[in-house]
Amino acid sequence: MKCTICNQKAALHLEHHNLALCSDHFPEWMCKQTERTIQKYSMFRRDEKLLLAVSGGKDSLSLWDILWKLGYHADGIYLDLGIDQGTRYSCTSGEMAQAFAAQRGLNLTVLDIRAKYGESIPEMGARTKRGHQKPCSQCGLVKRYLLNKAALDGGYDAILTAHNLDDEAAFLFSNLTHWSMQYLGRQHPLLPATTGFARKAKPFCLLYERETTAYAYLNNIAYVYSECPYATGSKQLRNKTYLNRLEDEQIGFKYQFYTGYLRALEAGAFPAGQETPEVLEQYRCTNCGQPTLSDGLCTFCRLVKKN
Ligand code: Q46
Ligand code: ZN
Ligand code: ZN
Repeated sequence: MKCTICNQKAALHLEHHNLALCSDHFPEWMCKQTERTIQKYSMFRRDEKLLLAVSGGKDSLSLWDILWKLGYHADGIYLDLGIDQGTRYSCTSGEMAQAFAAQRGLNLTVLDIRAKYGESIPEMGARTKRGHQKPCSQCGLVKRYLLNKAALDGGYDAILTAHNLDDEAAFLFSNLTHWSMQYLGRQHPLLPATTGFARKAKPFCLLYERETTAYAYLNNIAYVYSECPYATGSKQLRNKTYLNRLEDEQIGFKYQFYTGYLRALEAGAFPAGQETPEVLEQYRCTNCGQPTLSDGLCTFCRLVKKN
């Protein structure tokens, strides 16, 4: 197959766009698509200060590379979750993220959760779940809280995450199968800043995972290949498998599924959820001052204070 633009050997066939691109034109196309998504949803500007959540994986490092090439000012933050027993997962991910930043002269903050709060994510999970279940709900809570805190404390205009189309389609599938109206009202690529919460944006939300993987490969980006060991057998991975089958049978399925939802969301099909500014003005955490939905400590402070 030949590149649609230059007739050289194609590196990737993007069937849903009816496009084949070579190893020069595919990375260019990725930069253009990312810029288009940033503009389409008015995510952020070049004169703004951005904070990117960096995991050391292909998506976050590819996004950081593209933002850097496009002239956006994004610092990185790596949260060391302490998931290392038997796997060195966090250790390796952190090394990849630091090597990437050093090669390009980019700023990366490393936040070691065990050093700062006395326990790793698996230790928090074992304490709260009596050691029998995965620590993913604690992990999600800690990541959301600390990214938001880092953005607010550092005076950043927005937090960026590198969720891709496969991630978003799998979240959407889960939210729809459970009719989680609270999440269905908020799964937009851009969440504006609100009381105590920084703006959040997902510039890769319309790009397939195979595209972000190909970008990392063609740009010689060294990233951590392995998934977090707790991801094995997760609902998110199962949903991705189901959606891959649908995509195999119907090219562009995930794109249609997610963009169709976005059109419905923008047309007001799903209510905004309960975390409105009015609700969040009511209570502040008595420890950290973060807006919370009830009196007393916020969920993060309750978790790390070991109650
Ligand atoms: S939530 Fe669970 Fe992930 Fe945290 S513990 Fe690993 S699999 S990293 S996205
Ligand atoms: Zn070409
Ligand atoms: Zn708190």
